[in-house]
Amino acid sequence: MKIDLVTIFPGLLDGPFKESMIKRAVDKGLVEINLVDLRSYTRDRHRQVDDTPYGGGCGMILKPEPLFEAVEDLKGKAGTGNSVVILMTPQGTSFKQEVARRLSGEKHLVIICGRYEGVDERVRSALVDMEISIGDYVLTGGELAAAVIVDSVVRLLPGFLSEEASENESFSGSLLEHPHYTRPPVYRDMEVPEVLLSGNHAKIDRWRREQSLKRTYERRPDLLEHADLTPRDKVFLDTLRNVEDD
Ligand code: JA5
Repeated sequence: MKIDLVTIFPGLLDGPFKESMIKRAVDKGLVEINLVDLRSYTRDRHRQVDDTPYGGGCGMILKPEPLFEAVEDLKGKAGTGNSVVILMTPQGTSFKQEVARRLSGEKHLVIICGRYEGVDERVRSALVDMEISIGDYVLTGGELAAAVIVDSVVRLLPGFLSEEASENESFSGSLLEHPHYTRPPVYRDMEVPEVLLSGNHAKIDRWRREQSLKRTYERRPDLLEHADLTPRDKVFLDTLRNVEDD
């Protein structure tokens, strides 16, 4: 996969992909990540990327020409013939794991990071395939949101996760994680649950599953609607509901 990030502040995205797991994926050749300075696609003497809004009003708008030229050039260089052009914007469809999964199957992503008051509408209507928001809050621009997209997509690329981690993820699906513990067995009078020290792996798996179900029920009951639940899970959830009724 190739990911091009188009921004007027490439420095904002310089760090995130040079550490840890994403760096490993880049080094392994699973993904190529390019920071593209939008200003390098300007042709005027002042290298202007923005301009004032028609009709008046405050703030600046990203001009269409540099964005069209950048995206067209990047599509040509990738040469896949089916690039997906994404605009980071609070007006986009909300980013979910399902969207990450879909994007992880693409060959080439171009992610445009918005700035100022936004982008010229012709970029939206004629250049962009998909508008994505990572949540309902305001940012100064799309760069940090784009880093979130890249992180979640790259970890899904074939060869990134160990087989065990992939299996775990597909089984736990949309449930919240169970509690985790490591040494020491007692810290400031706080004990690790005995079952985890028992060595009984069937019992440990069941305990973890029930802890996941309990957490999800308490904190994110909405997630249970789409969870893949066994008959035994459903019985356990019913006992949780009955305890609450008492
Ligand atoms: C702000 C000028 O999904 C959260 C997002 C907030 C935000 C994004 S994406 N882009 C911008 C922006 O501000 O371009």
